[in-house]
Amino acid sequence: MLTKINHIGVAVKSLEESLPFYRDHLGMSFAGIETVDEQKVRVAMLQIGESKIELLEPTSEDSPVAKFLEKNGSGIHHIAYEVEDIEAAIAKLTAEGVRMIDQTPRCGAHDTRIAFLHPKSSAGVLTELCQCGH
Ligand code: CMX
Repeated sequence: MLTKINHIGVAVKSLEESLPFYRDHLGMSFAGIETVDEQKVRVAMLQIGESKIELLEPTSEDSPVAKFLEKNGSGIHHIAYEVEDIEAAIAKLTAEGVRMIDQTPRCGAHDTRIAFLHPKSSAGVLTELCQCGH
């Protein structure tokens, strides 16, 4: 069902303050900044091999990332696994009793469709399914 780790999401207070470490000190390839209105975040994508690091900055006080930052400060927010068929993956996990946050895919950054699993179902790690392209 899963093909690879697509990205790891890191919650940050400011993209502009956090980006230089990843782009300049670690030398990751910076693929630009995008606003994902549906998720209330600004996202900076950094490529590392086949995977990415996604820096997430909240765009409003009721963003899930704002709540996370308030509680935990900056840090790893989620792991996203790539799937070939997101509807099939959601159906399989739901049938197996996994607690899904999203029963239908939503729009993610960089032309992806995404769905989150609740961290209570995944050993405390917020987990995202991600299908590239539409
Ligand atoms: N990782 C692990 N646990 C998390 C978490 C995270 N990122 N966010 C919340 N939790 C835990 C909390 O610690 C809390 O645990 P306890 O009950 O043990 O204290 C529990 O989940 C409930 O947390 P909460 O602060 O009360 O937050 P909510 O229930 O309102 O929301 C969640 C939590 C995961 C359902 C919500 O953040 C959500 O729907 N997330 C999915 C969407 C999202 O995160 N979008 C931003 C990224 C978008 C992108 O990548 O494009």
